[in-house]
Amino acid sequence: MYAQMVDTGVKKLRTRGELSDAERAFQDRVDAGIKIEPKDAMPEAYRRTLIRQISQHAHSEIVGMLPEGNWLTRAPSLKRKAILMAKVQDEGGHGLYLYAAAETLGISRDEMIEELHAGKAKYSSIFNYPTLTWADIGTIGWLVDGAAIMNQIPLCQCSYGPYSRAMIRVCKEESFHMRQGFDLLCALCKGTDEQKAMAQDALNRWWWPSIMMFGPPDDESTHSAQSAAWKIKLFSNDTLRQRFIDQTVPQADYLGLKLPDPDLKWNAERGHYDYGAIDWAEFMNVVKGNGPCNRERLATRVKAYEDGAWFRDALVAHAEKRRRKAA
Ligand code: BYC
Repeated sequence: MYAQMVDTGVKKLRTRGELSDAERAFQDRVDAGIKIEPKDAMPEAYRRTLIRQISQHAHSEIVGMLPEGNWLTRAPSLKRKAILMAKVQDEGGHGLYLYAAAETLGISRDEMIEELHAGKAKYSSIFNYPTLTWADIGTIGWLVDGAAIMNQIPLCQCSYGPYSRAMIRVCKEESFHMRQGFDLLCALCKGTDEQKAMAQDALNRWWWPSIMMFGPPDDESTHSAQSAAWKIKLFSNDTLRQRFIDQTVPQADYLGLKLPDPDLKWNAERGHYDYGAIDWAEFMNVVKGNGPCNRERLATRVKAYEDGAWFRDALVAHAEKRRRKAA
């Protein structure tokens, strides 16, 4: 229902008998836990699925620099500023590893960026919300990076070698990101009533968008079945969402903050927290480009790219000069 633009050619999961010999041999390698490497034979739909997911992931890292970058000049101390600067730079690095991983599948970084700027490629819904106060920076680290880790640790084991290896370093850095966010919120929650209220307000605004990050419910997820068969996805959207909620409730308790969901309660029978209905209409609206900051985010990225044209031209001219000299 939400799928758009990138046709990965997968309409339904085929049975083993419906696969060609080459597809069956490929599936056997995946099932045996053998990593797929760039020069290996792979079904075209596997390649396109990975390009779609890895490029969306890369774009998310790059667009994800914007909401936090908004607070770099207003961090309340030198220490907090240095931490935030390191985090935002890490996100840029993650974007670059991921573009490089996607390039091993035969698409160029320029093509991926063109698709983003044309509004054809997606990036995570979460980055279309504004960062209104300093508490938002802590909340993003705690919740958004926390959700990212929950989703990305399994990706370190996914079937495509370059993606799985890129994710190992990304996850180590995400772990620092989450801890710095929680530390920032600990400081606010131990501070004045006004600071604690600021933390609660940020949590109220970021909670629901954070749990939407895991994607649509399993029964509405377009790609899950095939991606699970190919071990691109090792856990479903709802499984990871539930794990994230279970992990986060005690952390909110520790901070003395209240998660903005009146239906949130421990279900001893399930061994999980039950949670209230997610507003999927809001998610779809944001994914379609109508969130609070979609237009601003894209315009900022396009302008940054255009402003950097002189630098890219200079690099090409320099490389050409060196080539001529060497010849
Ligand atoms: N936002 O079939 P489904 C980070 C789309 S964290 C927008 O379940 P799939 C960071 C989906 O693309 C964020 N769109 O898809 C953290 C598909 O549409 P298309 C980035 C979404 O791929 C802190 C349609 O809905 N993380 O980077 O099997 C600071 C149907 O969904 C969203 C990653 O990208 C969403 N939230 O599963 C800075 C992790 N959710 O493509 C940065 C890697 C779903 O058919 N990605 N859609 O048009 C994944 O693990 C998977 O792609 C997802 C979705 C679990 C996100």
